Amino acid sequence: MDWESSLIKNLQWSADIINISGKQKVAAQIAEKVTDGDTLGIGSGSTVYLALIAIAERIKTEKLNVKGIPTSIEISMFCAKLGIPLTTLFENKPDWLFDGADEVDTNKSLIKGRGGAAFKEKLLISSCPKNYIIVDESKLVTRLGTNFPIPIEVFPQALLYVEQQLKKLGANSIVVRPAKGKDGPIISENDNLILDCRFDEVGSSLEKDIKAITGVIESGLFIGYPLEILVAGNN
Ligand code: ABF
Repeated sequence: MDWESSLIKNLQWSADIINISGKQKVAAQIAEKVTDGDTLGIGSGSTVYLALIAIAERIKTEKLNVKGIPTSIEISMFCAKLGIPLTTLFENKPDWLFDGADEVDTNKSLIKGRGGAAFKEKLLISSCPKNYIIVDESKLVTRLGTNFPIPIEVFPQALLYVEQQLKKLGANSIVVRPAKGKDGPIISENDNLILDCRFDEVGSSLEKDIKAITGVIESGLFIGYPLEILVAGNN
């Protein structure tokens, strides 16, 4: 089995993925939007992987001149493997972006950052005039924080101070995200800690209030961004 098929099979087995065929359809829609000369902001998540496979195919067969700006090392490696040329925010501005999310509410506000890349994801979404967010129906909520905590990237030395300030903002649970398969905390690509936080209430000013705490790099809360939400159906 080639590695793309094996990736898709792995996605199918993942407990996170409830409808691979719906995701594949949305991934194909994303790939169709690509035009020659585009610089793409590339987020993370299962549908992003599927869309990249479809985009790589179009680049190859139609000889498109397309570049991507990735949000994580993992995505950079995947693009390299697929032969999708990469660039940076120093050199280029993204024309449009596609990304996943952990929760989407009725105002198109999001929780993102389960993969630890919320800072770069927010930087790219902020830099981009057009953003497509791809989710399946399990991600649609009436109240942010229903299923997922809000990830907050924090400069390590600021941990205790930031925890104190987050409690003042109504955080009722703050967990330093543990490293996978070993002792100690996970360290982000920017050498920071990630706190997974639950709040009594997620109000409209919470994103700004969190960001205003010295030591907070960024949060995975996205309120009021220009987003188009694409929902992958069940078939
Ligand atoms: C990225 O990928 C993250 O912000 C988010 O946590 C995750 C969603 O992945 P999936 O679509 O596979 O659930 O967008």
